[in-house]
Amino acid sequence: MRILIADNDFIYLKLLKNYLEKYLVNIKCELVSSFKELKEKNLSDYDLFIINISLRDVENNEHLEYILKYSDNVIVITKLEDDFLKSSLKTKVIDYIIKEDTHSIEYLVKLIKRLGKNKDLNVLIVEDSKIIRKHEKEILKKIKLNVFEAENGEKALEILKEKNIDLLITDLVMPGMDGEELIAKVRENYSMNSLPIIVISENEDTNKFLKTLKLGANDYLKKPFLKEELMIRVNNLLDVYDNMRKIENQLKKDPLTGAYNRFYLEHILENAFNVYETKSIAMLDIDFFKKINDTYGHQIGDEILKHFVNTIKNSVRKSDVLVRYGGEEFLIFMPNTSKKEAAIVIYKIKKALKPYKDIKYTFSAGIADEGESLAEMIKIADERLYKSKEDGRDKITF
Ligand code: GH3
Ligand code: MG
Ligand code: MG
Ligand code: MG
Repeated sequence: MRILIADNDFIYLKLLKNYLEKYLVNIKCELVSSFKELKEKNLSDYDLFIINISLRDVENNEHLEYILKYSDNVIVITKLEDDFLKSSLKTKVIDYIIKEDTHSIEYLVKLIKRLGKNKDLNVLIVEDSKIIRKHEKEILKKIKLNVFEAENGEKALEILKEKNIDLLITDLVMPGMDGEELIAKVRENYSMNSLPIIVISENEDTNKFLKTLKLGANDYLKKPFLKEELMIRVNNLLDVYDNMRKIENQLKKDPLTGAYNRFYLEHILENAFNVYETKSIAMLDIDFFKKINDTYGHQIGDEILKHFVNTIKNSVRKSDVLVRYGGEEFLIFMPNTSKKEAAIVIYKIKKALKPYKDIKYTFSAGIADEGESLAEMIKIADERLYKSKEDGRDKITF
C-alpha cells in the first residue's frame, strides 16, 4: 500500500513515516510539505492520503478538496480547535487524528490495520428508515466494510442465512419483527463472540437500551450520533471479534502445521459426524519418520510435517477436515464421500507428494466408511493403516 503524507513539519513527517513503516506490513510512505509539492505527485499512485488540514502555501482547505476529487481515502491531521472538525469536509474523509495528541500515531496505525481487515467483513444494517439506513451505510462504507441492508427483523434473518455476516447493527422500533425480537432470535444461533450486535435507536429511555444489552447486544448508540461515535465503536468491536476468532482458532489448531488438533476432533468433529449420512475417514502416517528425524534432524522433520500438510490441503476439498491425530499421523474427515471416492483422493495425495528438498518420503493410509460412531470409524481406518504398514508401507488400504 502506498501512502502520501502531507504536513509542514518535516520532523513530524519523518516520525510518521518511520512509525507506519515499522508497524504496518507492505507499506510505503512518501512525504510532501507543501501544496506545490503535492500537486507534482500523481495522485493515482497512492492508496491512502494522510493530510494536514493546514499547509503553509494554502489559505483554506483547497488542497484537501483537490485530493478528495481523486480519492476518498483520506485521513486528516488537525488541531482540536481547528474549524475542520465543525465543517462538512469531516464527513468526506475517513477519519482524522489530533496532532498534539501523543497517542494519535498509535491510533492511526490501528485504524489503517482495521481498514485493511474491514474490506473482507460484512455488516448488516437493520433499520426501517431509508434515510437513516443510508446515513449509517455511508459511514460504514467509509471504513471499508461491505454493507447489507434490511428494513426489519424478518428480512435480517433471511440475509443472515444467506450471507456471512460479521456484524449486525439494528434499530429497535420497526414494523414487523422489531429489534428486541431480532436480537433474541439471533442469539439462539450466534454467540456474542461469533456475531456482535450494536443497537442504534432514538428511544430516550436508557432502561430500554440496557434491556437489549441483557438480551445479548454488545453495545448501543443513541440517535442522533456523530459519525465518529459509530465508526469507533464498530472498529473497536471488530478488533475484539478478531481477537476472539484468533483465540478460538488457536484452541482448535495445531501450531506447527495449522491442521486441526485433537481438541477439535473430540469437541467439534464428534458433533459433525452424525450430520452426514455418507462419510469417510482416512488415516495417514508418514513412513519411517523416526529415521528422517535421526538422519536430518528434528527441525527438518518439522519442515516435512508442514510440507506433508500443505500437500494434503492442496489435494482435498474445502469441506474435508484435516486433523493432526498424532506426531506424524493425520486424519482426514470427508463428508458426503464413500470409501472408494476417498481412496481416489488419497491416491491423488500420493501422486502429488513431491520430495522435500531432495528428501523423498512416503506415507501409508487406511480408509473406512463403516462404523456407527466417530471412534469406531477411526478404529477401522487405523486397523487398515496398520495393514498398509505390515504390507510394506507406501500403501493405501480400504
Ligand atoms: P512407521 O513407518 O512405522 O510409521 O515408522 P515411524 O518411524 O514413522 O514411526 P514411529 O511412530 O516409530 O515414529 C514417529 C516419530 O515421529 C517419532 C517422533 O519423534 C516423531 N515426531 C512426533 N512428533 C514430531 C514433531 O512434531 N516433529 C518431529 N520432527 N518429529 C516428530
Ligand atoms: Mg425505526
Ligand atoms: Mg510413521
Ligand atoms: Mg505414527
